[in-house]
Amino acid sequence: MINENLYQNYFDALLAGRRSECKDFVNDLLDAKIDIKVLYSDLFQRSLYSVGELWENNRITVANEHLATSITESLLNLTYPFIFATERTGRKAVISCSANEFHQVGGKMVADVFELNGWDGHFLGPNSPTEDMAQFIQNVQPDVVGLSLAILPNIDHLKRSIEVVRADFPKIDLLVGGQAFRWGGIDTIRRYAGTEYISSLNALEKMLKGM
Ligand code: B12
Repeated sequence: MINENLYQNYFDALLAGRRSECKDFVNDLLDAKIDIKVLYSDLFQRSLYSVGELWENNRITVANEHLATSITESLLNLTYPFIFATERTGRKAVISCSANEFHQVGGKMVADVFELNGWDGHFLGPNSPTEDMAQFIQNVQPDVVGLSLAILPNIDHLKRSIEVVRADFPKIDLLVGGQAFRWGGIDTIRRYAGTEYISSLNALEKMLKGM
């Protein structure tokens, strides 16, 4: 849990673009040994969802939103010393946003949770062309592929990615997640064999601990 007062102060600093102050908040939480998943969900995700609402209601500009996102992306890197400190399992995951999906922060967090659990989490970033993703999977031969979707209108691109992975790599476990599924689409995903919808970073970690 993150203290509400701390959250509000962090959020004010984020909106105002005070990057150094945001960095100090995060470093203090890391020094206090915060669970990285809590940091990601309760500070970074919560604040970016609020930024989205402010933007949707025309209370901040696209420039404000871009600034907050870029600060958050830089803060994610502060967790690296903790993420890669875990003993390696030799397992590999490839995480990708589907074609036309430009929201990459959630997918990067997912790759970090794999790393935290000792996996190699290869994150391919936003808008990955499906064929290039398939080629990468072929080269790396991961145990798991994770696909991220933030906006539901992109679901046809996601379906195509799922179909390519299922056809070319039938033995690889396929996980799908992202906030698009707040607005529907889970039933569509469940129709694909060997493909599972995972709702949160906690649910992901629970699954990894059972593998
Ligand atoms: C930043 C941002 C952008 C940036 C993204 C830049 C970047 N570097 O990523 C840019 C400017 C590109 C952008 C563009 C658009 N955006 Co935008 N964006 C956002 C914003 C403010 C933050 C996104 C974010 O990082 N969230 C934080 C992350 C951590 O949350 P998350 O993605 O949900 O991820 C978590 C989970 O879902 C899960 N998860 C995610 N992926 C996966 C995968 C697996 C396998 C698993 C297990 C779990 C998992 O784990 C994560 C951690 O818990 C959101 C607001 C919001 N609600 O998020 C709007 C938002 C998503 N955008 C929105 C919209 C409408 C758009 C545009 C269509 C706007 C436009 N007209 O151009 C375009 C679409 C571009 C595209 N084709 O993708 C809407 C979507 C509304 C809807 N009903 O679909 C939102 C919700 C804003 C709003 N309130 O209206 N956006």
